[in-house]
Parts: sequence; C-alpha cells; structure tokens
Amino acid sequence: MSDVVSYQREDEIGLIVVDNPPVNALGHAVRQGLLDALDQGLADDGARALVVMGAGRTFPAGADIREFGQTPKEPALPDVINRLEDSGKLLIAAVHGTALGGGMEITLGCDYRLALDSARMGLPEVNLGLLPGAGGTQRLPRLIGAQAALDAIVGGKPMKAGQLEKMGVVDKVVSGDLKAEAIAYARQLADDNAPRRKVSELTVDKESDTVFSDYEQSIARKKRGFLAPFHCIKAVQAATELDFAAGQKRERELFTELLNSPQSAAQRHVFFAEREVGKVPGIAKDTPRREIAQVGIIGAGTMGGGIAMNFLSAGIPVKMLEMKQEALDKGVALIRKNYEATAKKGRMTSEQVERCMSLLTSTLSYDDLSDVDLVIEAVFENMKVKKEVFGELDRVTKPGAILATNTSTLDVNEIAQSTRRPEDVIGMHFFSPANVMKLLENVRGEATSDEVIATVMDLSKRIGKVGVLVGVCYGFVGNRILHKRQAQAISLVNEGATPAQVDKVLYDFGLPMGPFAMADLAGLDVGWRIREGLRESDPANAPERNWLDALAEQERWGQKTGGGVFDYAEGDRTPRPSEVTAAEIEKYRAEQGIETREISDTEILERCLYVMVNEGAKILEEGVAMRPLDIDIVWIYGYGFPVYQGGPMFWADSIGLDKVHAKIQQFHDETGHDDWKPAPLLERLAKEGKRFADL
Ligand code: 3H9
Repeated sequence: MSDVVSYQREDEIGLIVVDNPPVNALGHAVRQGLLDALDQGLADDGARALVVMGAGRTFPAGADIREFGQTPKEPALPDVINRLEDSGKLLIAAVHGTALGGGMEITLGCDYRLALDSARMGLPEVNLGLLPGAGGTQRLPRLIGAQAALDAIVGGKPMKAGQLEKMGVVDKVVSGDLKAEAIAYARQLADDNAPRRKVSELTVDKESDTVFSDYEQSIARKKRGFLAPFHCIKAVQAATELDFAAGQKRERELFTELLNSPQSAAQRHVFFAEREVGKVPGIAKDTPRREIAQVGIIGAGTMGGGIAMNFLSAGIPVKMLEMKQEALDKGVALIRKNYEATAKKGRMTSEQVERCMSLLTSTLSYDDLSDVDLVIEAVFENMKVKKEVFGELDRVTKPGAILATNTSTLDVNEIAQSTRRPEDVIGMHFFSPANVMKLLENVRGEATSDEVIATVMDLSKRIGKVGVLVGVCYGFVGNRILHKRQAQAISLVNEGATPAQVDKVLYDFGLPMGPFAMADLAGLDVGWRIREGLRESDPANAPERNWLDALAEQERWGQKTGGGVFDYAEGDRTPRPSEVTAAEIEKYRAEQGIETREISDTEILERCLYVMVNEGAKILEEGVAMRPLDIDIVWIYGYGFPVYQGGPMFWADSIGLDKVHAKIQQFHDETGHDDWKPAPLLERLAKEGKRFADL
C-alpha cells in the first residue's frame, strides 16, 4: 500500500487519490503508487470505472521539480501515463486546484476530464526551461490542434476550466463537491456505455504548412536567447509528422536535452529562489501581521502614481497626497491614462478601470492621512525633504501605521530617526515603471520590527510583486551593483570600446538592453545633476568630469530629448551610434591622454559581470543581502537579468568561482582599483572549491 496514492471503491466507482502535500507533485513514490492503485482498480470487479483525483488543495501540479538533476527512477511518468491510457477500464480525471505539467498530462491520458469551475490546467514546463515530457506535446495537439497546442505549450500559462471546456480539453465543468460529482459522472458514463477515448489515437489537425515556422517567427523577439520555447515547437511539430510512439520518442529526446541544459538548471533555480526570497529567517507564520486596508502615498509624480496603481489594481484604497492641486490633478489623470491604455490593449475592461479609479482619493492635507494603515513616501530624493515628510507623518498617522520610504539611495535609518517610531519605518523601493516591474526591495532598518517586515513582505505578494528583504547601504542591493557595472562600462569606452559594442555584448548575453541604452532610458540628466551637486558640495571627493557630463550639458539627456549616448529617430527607441557622442569620447580621451586599444567582447562581458559578482559577494558579507539567491532575484526582476542565466550569483557558480576569482584578482593587479579588490568571501569560496549556493 502506498502512503501517497490510495485506492478505494465508492458506489461502483474506483477512486485513485494522490495525497502528497503540498501540491501532489509526481515524485517517484507517487508514480509507483499510481501504477499500484491502477492495478488494484483494474482487478476490482466491482469498479465499473476509475477516477483519478488529488487530495488536499490540488490535482497534481506536475513532476517533482526537486527530482530533476538526480538519477531518474523507474517508473517514468510517460510510461505511467501510457499505462493509464492503455488500461482496460474507463478512466476519468477529476480536477481541482491546478493540474499543471505532468498533472495535466495525466488528465490527457484519461478518457474523460471533469473539472471544478475554479480549477486551472496548463503546461508551464517552458518556464522551467523544459517541455511537457510525459506525452503532453503529442497528446494536446491531437486533442485541440497544432496552433492551440503551441499557444498552450509555448505560452506556458494555466487556463481556466471554462476556457478549457470551450477548447475541448475538459468535458464537463462542475461546482461544489468534486468527489460526489466525479462519482456521478463516472456512473453516468458507465451506464451510457460511453466509449474509451484514447487521445493518442486521434489524428492531429495542422492548420497550415507554415504553422511552425510562423510560430517561431512570432516568438523570436520575445523569447530571444531561450532554448525551451523553440524545442517545444519542434516537439509539437513531431506530433504532426510522426506516429504517436515515434513522436513520444522525439519528445523524450528533446526533453532530455533541455533537462540537461544549463538553461533549465538556471530556470529551476529561479523557480525555487522566487519562493525562497519570501522566507525571512526569524519571521514565522505566527509572527503577527498588521492589517493593511488603506494606503497613503506621498507624491503624485510618475513614481507615486505607479506605486498607487499596484494597490488600486489589488483592490486596496489609496489616498494620494501632493503639495499643489495642479500636481495632484496631473497625477490622477496620469493614472487614469495608464489604466485606459491597458484597457485599450484588451487587458482590462472599462468596468475594471472605473473600479480601480473609484478606490483612489486625493488630498492636499497630511491630516487626511490619519486613518491609513501604511504610507509610502515617493517624493524628491533629498534627505532634508524626506525628513520633513516623515516628521509630518509621525505627527498625523495613527499608532501602528507603517511608514515606508521609496528612497533608492538614502539611509533608511536616518529617515527613521526623524520619527518617534523607527520600529514602524521601512523602505519599499519600487522599480520604475512601478506598476510594471515585479521587484520590490524592502529595506529593513536597524529598528524595523519583525511585525512590520512580515506585513510588508506579505503585502508585496498581495500586490503581485516579488518582495526581497535587503539591508541599508547606498543603493541597496540592485543599484549598488548597477553602479559598479556602469562604472566598468564607462571605463571600457574610455579605454577603446564603443558604447554600441559594450551594449551589444550585454544584449547578446540576454539583458533587455545594454548599460548605455539603459542610461538613455533613465535620463543622463539624473546622474549628471547628482554629480554636479557633489562637485559643488564636496569638490574634493566629487567624480571627475567625463564625456557623459559633456553630453548632459548639451541637453542630450537620452530618449526623452531624442539623443543621449545614442541618437534616436522620432518615435523610435532604437539606439543608433551618435557622432556627437563619438566626438565627445575622443575629446575626453585626448584630454586624459588615454591611448586606446582594441577591446574584446570577452573582456567586456567579464568586466561588466564579474564586477557585479564581486560587489554581490561584498553585499553578502555585509549582510545587506541575506542569501545569494536574493541578489539573483533582485537582478532578474529589477533589471531583466536573463532568467536562463539564473541571476549573477548563480551564473558565477556555473562559471566556477575559482575562475571568477582569478580574473577579478588579475583585474585588481592590473588596475589597483578598489572595485576589483576580491571580496574575502569570494576568495574563501574559490579556495575551498565551493559555490555561492553552498553558503
Ligand atoms: C513537469 O511536470 C515535467 C513533465 O512534463 C515531464 C516529466 C517527465 N515540484 O508555489 P507555492 C513546492 S515539470 C516540487 O509556494 P502556490 C514549492 O516549491 C513541473 N515542488 O504555492 C513550495 O515549496 P515550499 C510542471 C513543488 O499555492 C510549495 O510546493 N509544473 C512543485 O503559490 C508550495 O508552492 C509546474 O511547473 C513541483 N512541481 O502555487 C508547477 N510545485 O513550501 C510549479 C510547487 O518548500 N508550481 N512546489 O517553498 C507552481 O506553479 C505553484 O507551486 C502552484 C502552487 C501553482 C502549483
């Protein structure tokens, strides 16, 4: 008898129930248990039909991802599903929760599919750098045609029961008690002598001869660099060209290739890392949380408005405060405009737009914030201004209200000291555009209470963000590492590379854009103003004037002015090399007496990325990031580090820390620059032959 799969008969129907919490993943014991339970069901003469279902919260949500990378153990899932399909009895899948991956593939091995109206099904393997490897790429196209199967398999998004019924995947949608419904349905099918329906015996509907090449083209840009989506297409194509057995063999080959690829290892790392970042040592399930029913936001600029949208979209009322009515009106209008643009793209209904807008109120008076549970300040990045705001907030907000700052660089501890309740103060650093970017750096101050941390981490999820808890330092985790990379990018150009060459290397690595296109997007004026400020206030320590300052002085501020490091044609965001920039770089090199040299792409990649890894190691040592995976997630969700590279720290592990360290040491020997001083943690791990993942 299996611990994780049971067989019992009720009302002439045999029930095979998977009970392997939390998500009924199809690990070895479940696969063996399924076969044993099937044998029992087949031998049970009293059972007229068999139902497969999951106990607890869901139908199996897929293969056990933790088993990937280990030696595979028989029986393999494709064989289990083939056995189910070949069994002599009528087989019905009864789905609730999320039947994903191998779970959905089990349902495709059944004759009939019944689902609760709240259930969802899908083949999300592509998100793990894989393809459905238990017959999914062969059975789904047979059931719904090649085009729809491509959408489901390459898209990887779960679909609702109602939609699946329309597509012909689900035969019946029910509500209420799934077990009772499943037994009734199975009895009815048995009474009606319903035919067996082996999906593997259907023929595939291929809509056109170019369906696969068209599909490849349509995803070429969006899936640039990824292996799995293109393997998924090949597997579905095999379903249209080969018989089922040969197609399944081809699916297996493609699946194995992906499983053994560095990309899938990276994507699986990201899957677990994304869940791990939510777990904060010292914060338990029973750590008290505060209720957040209403939020105040200070500042109705682009950032404040973007932040507000997260809460409105999640159904949480927002009060937005500004100093002047005009700024407030502008902010509210911008939020509406953004929502309406989303509605125009069909991603929201006009009722939803109105519902979100109805949750927004605005005010010019701090006193109106006396009843909010959380305030997020998104004003000008200046300590004096922030302190004044927090002083006001301390005065007006109720006891227990959480006071958050969206600062990206300033000291959260100092801000907290301007209140009488530093334990209620925390950083919530949103990334621009704040309504889109998934990352939220939650910054723990020295005094921030566990209760406040727990509440804000939970809230991050509630508003659809991935919250990463970090400590206080200049730039926190993301921007501190970014600054080091930007400095290398500039040095590389000073020494002989072109901005376009540097950008191309990082783009080809998989980043959405290179450092200079990113600077143009953010605006060259931002950094320039900060440097100018320093030159005025602290000339001795201020950075030297360089060619980026020269560009900013000419009001070449980037995309918004039609030119920055690159030129931009009107209405086109494609960066084009600029003669003005080239001349300024030449001038700078001449002034500095720099003799240029040929710079290889390898050097660009190593210098831009290894400096990030070194800084990451320093951040870990200082405790600013709790774990390497926190840094990986910050970079994936905040800066578009390619998921298939796993994040900077995972990537460094995959290169080998001894190699990374040796190169960093070499750069330090050559330049003597502090940024290249190997982090002691990196040095130690490299010596011990360990990885960041071993910490
Ligand atoms: C596959 O099926 C391949 C086949 O085609 C071919 C095979 C030959 N395995 O996300 P949550 C853990 S590939 C192992 O926080 P939620 C998760 O780590 C698979 N563990 O809950 C977490 O653990 P912990 C295709 C898994 O309610 C806990 O369960 N399937 C798996 O927010 C709770 O998870 C997928 O890709 C797994 N398959 O969301 C589905 N799934 O508590 C992946 C979850 O220690 N899973 N865990 O942190 C999901 O998308 C979500 O977990 C799900 C629940 C929607 C199910």
